[in-house]
Amino acid sequence: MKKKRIITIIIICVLLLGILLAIFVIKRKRSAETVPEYVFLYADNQTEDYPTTQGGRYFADLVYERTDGRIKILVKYGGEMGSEGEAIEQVRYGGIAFARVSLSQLAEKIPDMNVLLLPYIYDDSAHMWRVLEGDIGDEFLKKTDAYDLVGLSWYDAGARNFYSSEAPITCLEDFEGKSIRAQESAIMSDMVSALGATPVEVVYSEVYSALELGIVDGAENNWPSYEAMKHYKVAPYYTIDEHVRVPEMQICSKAVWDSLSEEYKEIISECAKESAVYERNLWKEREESSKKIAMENGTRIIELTAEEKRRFREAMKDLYEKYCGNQMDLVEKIMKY
Ligand code: GTR
Repeated sequence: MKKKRIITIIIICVLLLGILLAIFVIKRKRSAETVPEYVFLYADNQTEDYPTTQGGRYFADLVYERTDGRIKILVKYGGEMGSEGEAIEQVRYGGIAFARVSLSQLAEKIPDMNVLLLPYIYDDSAHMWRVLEGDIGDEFLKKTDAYDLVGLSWYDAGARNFYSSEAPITCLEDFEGKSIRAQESAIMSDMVSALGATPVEVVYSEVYSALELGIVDGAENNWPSYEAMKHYKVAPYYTIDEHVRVPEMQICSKAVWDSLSEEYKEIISECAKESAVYERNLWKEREESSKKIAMENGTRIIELTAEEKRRFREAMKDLYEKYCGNQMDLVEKIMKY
């Protein structure tokens, strides 16, 4: 009887030991699995809830999932990693692995890109997307190679419009004597000059205070940026002229890219493209909601007459030759695309 009890106790002890050992092994395996092989930084200068930042997060989550946690991407937003120009430089040298940037900023480094942001080159959003999703768009993603970058995907940034603080812009003459904020970009500054105003290049994060302090009389951007950065509070006149569509790109550092396996490169490319579809859907909703928020807060919309739009276009036409004189065949092709 006593012997039987001892055997039972031994069996229970062995079983308990076995269970403890199994738990230990599983735990070790799990913690080994979740230690990423790579931790990368991703820069965006927009707010946390902005479509591009959300697109970046979606991209990071997809990559994490599909590499079983071996690649972790930390999305830094709100310009935490510096201005877009600075972010591009850091991506170039591999300090930051990824970024989402405005094409106007990339065009400062790779001037061929200017062709995709010429004023009025696209009839509408659908036209721009035909170009970006076709052979031309693919070719321009590859052009980033010239600056030691890898272009991954295109993000939407809608159409840009002018807005002003004291008086509305209703016609070309209203630009006279005004200082207008421009992105840190030669072509964007020249657009403002061509319309008759004085361009003042201001980094994105400082535009609100430049408007508030009267350093500039106006600026230009899409509805979501105008709303997300609260510019409507200091510049309530929003003129629908759609002078330019500046697409945005997700980029990767070439130094980082070259260090990755083929498997990882493929996953990253796929996830970037999927995140772009996600961003474009968010973009459509945000354009609407931003417009609504701005209007509820007192923004007055100014619609230009067809004749006035024609005059805006005419005023800016010399920029085609100045920035893309060597690419006029491509300009024609894009316009007919
Ligand atoms: C926004 C864009 C930002 C930044 C900004 C600007 O539309 O998403 O990345 O380029 O414009 O005007 O500086």
